[in-house]
Amino acid sequence: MAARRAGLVAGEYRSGRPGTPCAVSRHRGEPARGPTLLEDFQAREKITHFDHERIPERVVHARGAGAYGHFQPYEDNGLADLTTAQFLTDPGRRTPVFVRFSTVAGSRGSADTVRDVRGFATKFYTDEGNYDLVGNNMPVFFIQDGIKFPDFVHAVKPEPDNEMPQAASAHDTFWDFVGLQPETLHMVMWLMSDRALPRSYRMMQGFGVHTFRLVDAQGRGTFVKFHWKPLLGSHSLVWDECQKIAGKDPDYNRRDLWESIEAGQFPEYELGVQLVEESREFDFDFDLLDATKIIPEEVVPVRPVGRMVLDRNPDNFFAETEQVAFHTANVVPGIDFTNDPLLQARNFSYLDTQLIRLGGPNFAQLPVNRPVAEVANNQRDGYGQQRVHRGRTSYFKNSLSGGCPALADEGAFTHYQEKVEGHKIRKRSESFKDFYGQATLFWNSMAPWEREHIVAAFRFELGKVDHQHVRETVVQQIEQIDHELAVAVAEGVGVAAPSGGTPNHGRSSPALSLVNQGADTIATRRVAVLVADGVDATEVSQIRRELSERGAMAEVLGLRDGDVRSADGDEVPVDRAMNTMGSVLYDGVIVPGGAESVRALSGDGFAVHFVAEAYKHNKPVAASDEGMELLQRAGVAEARKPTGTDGVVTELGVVTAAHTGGALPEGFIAEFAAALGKHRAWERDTSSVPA
Ligand code: HDD
Repeated sequence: MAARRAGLVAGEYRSGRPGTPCAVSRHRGEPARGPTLLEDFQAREKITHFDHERIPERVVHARGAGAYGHFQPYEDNGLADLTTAQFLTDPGRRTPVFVRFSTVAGSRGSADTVRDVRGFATKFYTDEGNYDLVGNNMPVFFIQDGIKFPDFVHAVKPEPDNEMPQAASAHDTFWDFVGLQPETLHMVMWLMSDRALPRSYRMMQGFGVHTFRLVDAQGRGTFVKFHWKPLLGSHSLVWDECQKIAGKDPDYNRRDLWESIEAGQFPEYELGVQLVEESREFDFDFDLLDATKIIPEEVVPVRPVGRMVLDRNPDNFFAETEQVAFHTANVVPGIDFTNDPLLQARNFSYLDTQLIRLGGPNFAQLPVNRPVAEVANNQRDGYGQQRVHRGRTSYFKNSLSGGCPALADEGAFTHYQEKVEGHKIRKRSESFKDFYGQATLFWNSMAPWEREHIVAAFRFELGKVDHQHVRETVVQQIEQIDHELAVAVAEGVGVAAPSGGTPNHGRSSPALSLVNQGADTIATRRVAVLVADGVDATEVSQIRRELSERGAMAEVLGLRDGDVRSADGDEVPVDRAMNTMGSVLYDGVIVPGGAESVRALSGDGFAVHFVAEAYKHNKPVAASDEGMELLQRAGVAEARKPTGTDGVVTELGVVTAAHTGGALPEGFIAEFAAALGKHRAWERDTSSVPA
């Protein structure tokens, strides 16, 4: 018995399979206490390996989530004449991809729903080697020149004395940097907008940001900007919601990506390009090589090129998502760089950072980084070398191996041919000097609710800044973008209303507004159905069925886990207990009828708050019959009973139904789905609803 307690009996050590005894037999009857010896190599190796399990997190974009999939060009996408990159032009070719989405500023363990830019990095494993499109969910960047990148990152990261705040730009050093570097302002407008709060990685755009170059068989170039467009449309959360999700489910975006792929609801994105002939390089009122500028889509339309589907989750987070190494200089024939000074710096930085992060020069041999194309170079040895190179030659030129492998200038990579000249000064040209014009363009393109959110974001962020002079400097900078915006921000942060800015040029670009980036679908949307004992079971099954027919997902939430008993005495299964979730984790809420059920819910603070909060966040809210009482209790101003015994009323995303038994009236779910399809009822004024 004593030996058993001491863990010395065969079968006490269990293998990975639950319940399977390990085949190792142990000595019976020996003393229970033994020494810990250095010679116990198993213990040493185990502890040593554990001691070395961590690698440095990425210096930026430390937190991310990845997925595998494939990319396939559309028929006749028109690029065949412009580039030799066949993965972009051959409709018969399916190129495997790995995509990593990320936040920028936070550490690996930070929350997903912080206000931040999102990384959108794609590795195409093409037949001609890996092509990495290392982009973001915003089409511009904070700075024009790579030498400022360490300063920018130091400013936005937690402050160096006390390492606060985590994963937030709402602090003095970030806004001090912004105030003194007006080239940041266009990107700051994107950061203050709802684009910085994506509902899902599956519902945000991606951009290559820089102007790159396509190169044809004759070596002729065409400028190109890359765009990813999600087929589910682009949608965002609201800031109050984000802050709450950061506590309720810090893995919100990561979980959403994982679960949708596991459920077979594969995220899809369309790749598009904006093309500019080289001869038109100087036709714009900005510099094409300035990464703080967009080419408005109304000036150069986005041409669809192909489709990417993400259909497989990684098997192991560390091996794949953590060890994936992107590098802007991973290009394939047919795609090339430009003299964008930010891009040139990136082409140095990404390789450099992997050397420290992944511990040496052989990281490209890690499974997730390995090209499918054959690798032929003379690189040898180094830490973690995986390949056994054969033969006597590891140099070029050689006569002993028939000259192989041949390197650059022998066909593997040739620079795009152009004459480059300049003075040895670290300066950008006058063409990079308009810091405000496109920030104004962005502001002008926003819908009224988007503007309100931007003003609120500036007020929140600057409201966290301790130094009054920093607040004042930033407000002065905003004044150069738009006077009304600057006054609204100034009012909120205790700064005198500014004057003397450049007048607003009045131009706008509709594609910049989220209003114009939706999609006519409710696929994969999550709807909470609130129930308690006495609920109308027919309604619950109808809601489930009709939402699922439209591709959305109903989750039944009870006050406790387990089943509830319906008014007719049936058992209605509960998917989750309400206290483990929150309205912020759903896209909409429905309260079915059933007097007893609604009475119980109306008497429960959590259930009342659930509805009130969804309403506050402009989400579709619906109720049938008695369910309306819960809406009224939650302060849903638009909750009105339909006149007559049967019918449906919809007002500002609040859908209510009355019926005389049996099925829910026709139109109830259809109108709720229509409201869900608009994502939020932005026109609903919820400013007086408690948060
Ligand atoms: Fe960067 C990572 C996107 C400018 C230096 N960057 C990184 C990732 C993304 C971007 C998506 C994460 C890749 C992954 O998932 O592993 N970065 C951008 C975009 C930029 C940009 C769209 C501007 C257009 N970056 C930029 C500059 C520099 C860097 C100017 C340096 C001069 N970026 C890095 C880095 C990182 C990185 C330090 C950190 C981890 C890594 O590379 O692999 O090298």
